[in-house]
Parts: sequence; C-alpha cells; structure tokens
Amino acid sequence: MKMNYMDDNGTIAALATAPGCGALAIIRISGKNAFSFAERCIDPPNKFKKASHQKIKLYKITDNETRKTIDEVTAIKYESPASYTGEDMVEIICHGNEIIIEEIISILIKQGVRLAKKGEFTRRAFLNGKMDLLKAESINQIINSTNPISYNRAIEIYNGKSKNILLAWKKEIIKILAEIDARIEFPEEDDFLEEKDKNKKSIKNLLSEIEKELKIREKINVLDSGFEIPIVGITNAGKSSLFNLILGYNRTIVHHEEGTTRDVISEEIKIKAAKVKLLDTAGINETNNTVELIGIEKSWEYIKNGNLIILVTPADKEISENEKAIIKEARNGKMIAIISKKDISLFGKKKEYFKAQDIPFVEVCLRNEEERHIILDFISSHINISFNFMEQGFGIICNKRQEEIIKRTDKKIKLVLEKMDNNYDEIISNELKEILFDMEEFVGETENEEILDKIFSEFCIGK
Ligand SMILES: Nc1nc2c(ncn2[C@@H]2O[C@H](COP(=O)(O)OP(=O)(O)OP(=O)(O)O)[C@@H](O)[C@H]2O)c(=O)[nH]1
Ligand SMILES: [Mg+2]
Repeated sequence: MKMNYMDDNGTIAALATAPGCGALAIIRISGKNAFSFAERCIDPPNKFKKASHQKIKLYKITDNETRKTIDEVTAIKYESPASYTGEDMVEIICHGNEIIIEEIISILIKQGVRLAKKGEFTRRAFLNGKMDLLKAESINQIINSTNPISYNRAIEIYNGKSKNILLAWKKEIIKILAEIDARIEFPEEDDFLEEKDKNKKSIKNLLSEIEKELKIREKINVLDSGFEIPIVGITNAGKSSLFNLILGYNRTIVHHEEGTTRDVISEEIKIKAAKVKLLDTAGINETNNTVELIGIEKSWEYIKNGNLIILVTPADKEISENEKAIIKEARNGKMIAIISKKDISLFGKKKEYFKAQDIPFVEVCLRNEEERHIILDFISSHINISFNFMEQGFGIICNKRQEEIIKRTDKKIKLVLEKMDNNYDEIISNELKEILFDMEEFVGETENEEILDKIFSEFCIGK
C-alpha cells in the first residue's frame, strides 16, 4: 500500500545516529506535539517545559508506567520554525546502547508518537521550505559518500553550486528559445544568420558541459561501486607480497615457488578514504597446469578491465616478453608499476624502461613493512589522477534521478543540434521547451508526489 505523506503530519521519532553500540546516540522527535510527547518521559518535565530554545540540559528518561529510569540524557528543544524540519523538534542524546534506544523509542510510541519513515525528517524539511530538493538530495549523498571525491561534490551541491549551474543553463536556453520563437512568428523579417550561428555555438557549449557532467558521473559510479585495482605481473614478482603488505596482514600465500597464486583473491579496503577493491591475481606464466591456466585467463580479464592496474615487476630481472604483453594489453594510461626486490636489484635498466614507456613507477622492497606508506601514497595519488575531476567539470549529478534527467537532456540537445543544421525551427522550439522542463524537474521546480516518494525512500530512517 502506498503511504500518503501529505495526509500524515503526526509527530514522528527515530534514531538519528547509526544503530549499534556507541558512546552516544541521538533520538529525534519532530511534529506539532513533539514537546508535549517528550515531556511525558523526560524527567523532570517542568525543567524541560521551561527550557529555552536550543539550550541543552541534563535530564533523566523515566517510564511513567513503571517509574523505571531508563537513562540519564541530555535533550535540546528546537522551536518551530528554527529546526531541521521546520517543526517543533526535540533531540534526546542518550547512551549509545540499543537496549536504551529501543526503550526510549517504545515509550514515545506508547504515547502516540509514530516511528519515522525513511527520509521523513528531510522530506518535512523540504515540504516546510527549509531546503530545496537539490539540497535535500545532497544530504543523502553527504551521508553515503564512500570516497572524498563524491563527498566534496555533495558539500558543494548542498551549498547550491549545482543549482546555480542548472539555472545558468536554463537562462541560456530561454534566451535561445525566445529568439527562435520570434523567428517562427515573424519569418519574413530577416535571414537571422548571425543569431543562428550564435545559438548553435551556445547549444554546442551546453552539450559539451553536459557530456562532461555525464562522464564525471560515470567515474563517480565506478568509485561508489568500488574502484577495482588488480595486482598483476609474472610469477614470483611479489604480487601476493604487495597484496598482503597493503592489507596489513597475511591474507594470501607468499612463496618462492612459481605459480603460488592461482585464483583471484579480492578484498575491499580503503586507501586514503577511497573505497577500493584490491585483487591479487595469478602470475602470467607459460605452464601446462590446467588450474593455473584458468587462473591466468582470469588475470588477463583484469588486466583488460581493471580501473587502475598495478604491475609488480622484480628489479632483479630484465623486462620479460610476458610483461611487455601485459603493458600492451592495459595501455589506457591507467597502469602503474611497482618494482619489487630493490634490495636484491641487479639491473638498473628496468627504471629506464618504465620512464621510456611513460608508466609511473616506484622501487620498493616488499619484505620491508616500513615501505607500506610509500606504496599507499603512490597508489592513492594515482587513484586521484585517474579521477582528475577538477579539469573536467563540476559533478552536478548526485543520484540516479538526476542522472536520468541529464541523460534525457543530452539526447534532446543532440537532436536540437541536428535540427539546427536543417532549419527546423518548430521542432527545435519544442525540444528546447522540453529541455527547460527537464531542467525545472532537476532543480525540483516541478513537484511531484511520486518523485518525492522515490527520492526520500532512498534515505535512511532518522534522516
Ligand atoms: N628480497 C625480496 N624478496 C621478495 C620481495 N618481494 C617478494 N619477495 C619474495 O619473492 C617470492 C615470491 O613472492 P610472492 O609475493 O609470492 O610472488 P607472486 O607474484 O605472488 O607469485 P605468484 O603467486 O607465484 O605469481 C617470495 O619468496 C617473496 O618473499 C622483495 O621486495 N624483496
Ligand atoms: Mg601470488
């Protein structure tokens, strides 16, 4: 059954902090009866009644039926409209134990407070005009970002940057549209060559900005779903040693025998706050062993498809034909090299080779734990390079809804450009009007109950 939020303006409560054990937890209550409901369990109630707006004070939570003290807490009163939701709100800060949290919430529910739905606090904030849609959506991104890049974008979107960009685009379209509509109405006036040229240039600019934004989104999607970094190379190069060194524990077998690793072993980790899927792979080798061959086949897959490829190559050996083949296969400018075994290095030539190939490298001894931070710095800087956002545009898209709208706009802009070549003014005018509508939808100027349901259902409870 579809819940109708519009009809529901009761008082709601939920845990606002992450569930589980913690020093403190925050329970939020919002709605027109928030204060009177809170008074019925906050002890002493008179102290709470008299407490002024946004002043934090110490209380107890008591179950009025059993007279049992649940916890010692602090609480803050926010008088409407100066609260997150714009309604009267109370925040109870209790100890971060699920038993306490459950008890407090169940006391509130007994009084008639309802458990909040996903994103309901933010939805109310939006409906009460505390924030626009883009800001509300960016809050979800701020909470859920798995990497500093999308987090930084989310903060800027929260501060209104994407809205400003969209409004500038919209203004440009309105200008072009006005000119084209005037031409449709008074076709005999002039040949409008100059205007047509100018319009075409503006549309081309807009298209290139939109395409940049879609590219950034694609990269952020990759980052969010886990940036894949396979460790590849010939057998015995030190791949598993590197894998273990990065993880900080012995996850996989390291052995001087060739072909030790046969299957792909993967672990999700954070490298300087970026979510990464690190993979140890089978060494590329000539072998007749069927199991090893299956592993090698998988290694080639990762060499082709990884987001950033780490080639481990031993300093004591000349570059081999297999390594040259690996480099050739991964030639998208997304390979970095770790030259292992610098402690037993016999050849200096390898460095020269990577310099000539323009592949960034670092020389290390993988048996030396102290070199871990050098390796992490090196990898992290190359994760950032492969996401060189600043040069490419801003990153206005922060969720699926926005992505779909921009993809739609992209198609329509391409169509407009095509029609401009053929002077189909009516079609162009219609398309531009639709693009305007898309842009209004993006910034939330066209409100729609179903869209709101979808957006806020992606939030967590308590936000
Ligand atoms: N001296 C020295 N030995 C190293 C270094 N890195 C790795 N080794 C040794 O080289 C041998 C092979 O290391 P592994 O990490 O198992 O190599 P691998 O690339 O995973 O090998 P396969 O799984 O067989 O493809 C082990 O005996 C390691 O201890 C290094 O930097 N210096
Ligand atoms: Mg190995």
